[in-house]
Amino acid sequence: MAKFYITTPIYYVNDVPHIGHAYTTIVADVLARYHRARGNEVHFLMGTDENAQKNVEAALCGQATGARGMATRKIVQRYVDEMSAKWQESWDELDISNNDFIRTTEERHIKYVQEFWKKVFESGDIYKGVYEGLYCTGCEAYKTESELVEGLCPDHKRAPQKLSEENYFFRLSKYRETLLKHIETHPEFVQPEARRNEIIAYIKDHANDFSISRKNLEWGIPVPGDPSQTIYVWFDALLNYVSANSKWWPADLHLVGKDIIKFHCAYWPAMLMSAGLPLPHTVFAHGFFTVDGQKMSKTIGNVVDPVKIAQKYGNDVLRYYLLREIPFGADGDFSETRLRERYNGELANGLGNLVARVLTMVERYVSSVIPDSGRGSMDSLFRGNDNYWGQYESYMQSLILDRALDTVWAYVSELDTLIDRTQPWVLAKKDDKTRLNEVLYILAENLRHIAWMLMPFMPDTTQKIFDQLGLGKSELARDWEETKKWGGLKPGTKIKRGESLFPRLT
Ligand code: ME8
Repeated sequence: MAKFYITTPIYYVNDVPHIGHAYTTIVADVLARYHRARGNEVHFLMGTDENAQKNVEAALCGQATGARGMATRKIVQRYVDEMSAKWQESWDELDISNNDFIRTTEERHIKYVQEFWKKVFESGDIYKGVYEGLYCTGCEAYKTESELVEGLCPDHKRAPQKLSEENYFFRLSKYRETLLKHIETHPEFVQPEARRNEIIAYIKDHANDFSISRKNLEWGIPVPGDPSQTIYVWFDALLNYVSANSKWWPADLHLVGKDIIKFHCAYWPAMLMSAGLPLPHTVFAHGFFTVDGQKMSKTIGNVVDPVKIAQKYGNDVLRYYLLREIPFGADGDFSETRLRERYNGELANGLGNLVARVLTMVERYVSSVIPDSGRGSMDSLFRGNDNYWGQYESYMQSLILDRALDTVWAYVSELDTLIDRTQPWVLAKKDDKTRLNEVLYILAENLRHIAWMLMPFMPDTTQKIFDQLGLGKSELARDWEETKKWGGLKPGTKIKRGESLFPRLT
């Protein structure tokens, strides 16, 4: 059994999840479900990044106590506890199938970060120096003058703090050549390709040693042997992927947004090399999306709550829309109007209508019992579905997820055409039982295959299709390669036509 260890970023808890966080998380969930279905031993890790200064700012906002020391820590701890619970509730609402959830304030993490620090220190890659720079708490990173726009961080629209303090540094520059070599010899390491070029340019021109501690902070993990210094949040957060449970390391896939590629494709592998640990197999950085064409922002007031969308339309609809609308890897746009258009056009009129059409005919013409396929089902009527499976598997494995869904919809549309061509209602009138049985069997068995292909994307819909086909829960327990074979739907099975899968929205 092959292992598949997949992670999402651990998100900051200074606010609740928005549609961007849900996107990464849902994509990871699709892949986790796909690999589980294929019989792989999947470990899907998520978590919350709690030691960042931006969480402290959020926790203390409105607390005019000027609290310091213990008092600050208590307030922040209470805040991160509450917020982490909220994040976990949101993922539960969205039915995310993660196997573990790590919080960076947990003992397992803190202990591991300190051990890791010692290892890197012993490798000679940590040294003390004075850092002078402009720190943006929004990014939790130092900024160069050239990155600022009119003195402000372009992403957070505020002036970074001028810092000059004695810090510990990590010798990133020492790993420049090795990193470039690794990326060159492992094209799968940074994906998609456009991001690989971006990271190569970054490593060549900018991968300088970076400060990995901050002085006199009230919150965060103390540097071993020097409690006046706190470990820099990225030198702490990245380690969650191992600290959660080192038995799973190395990860097969880190799924991240393009904003944090430098941390995952330069800092992280160098840190791992220094500690003598293997590197993750692939870091995939997807694009960012806007909302109705605008950058998502609290000031504009267009921040989309994924839980509200899911409650309004259903989890599967949100998943379908996000995965189909945005070419995986590229930037995209979220629009509720587009979601409704896709719902009516592709779910209600497309898939939902096909399922209803086929099952109504089975009910009406063959008394709700799956007919015997007579001559063995495959002839000039239908050239088989191997091509759909072939395309689907290849897109899924190369992470071209929107195209995998396109394949399923091409399949749906071929079946619609098949109905129009064969006109089962005419066959029923002519009493051409052989032909009628054959057509209906082909249609119903193909619905089973379509439901399987949709399973990672729309698990509730898959279950509903199986139920309506009379297959029930046992179908889901079948071996993936077996499910792909023709003939899984046995003649004699009694169907249970249920409610419409996707009632039209008006
Ligand atoms: O960076 N479109 O956490 P974070 C698509 N704690 N994805 C988006 C998005 C958008 N508009 N906005 C956010 C951190 N995301 C660190 C990570 S990991 C060791 C530490 C998603 O809460 C995307 O996955 O700022 C992005 O990388 C992530 O949220 C940033 O989440």
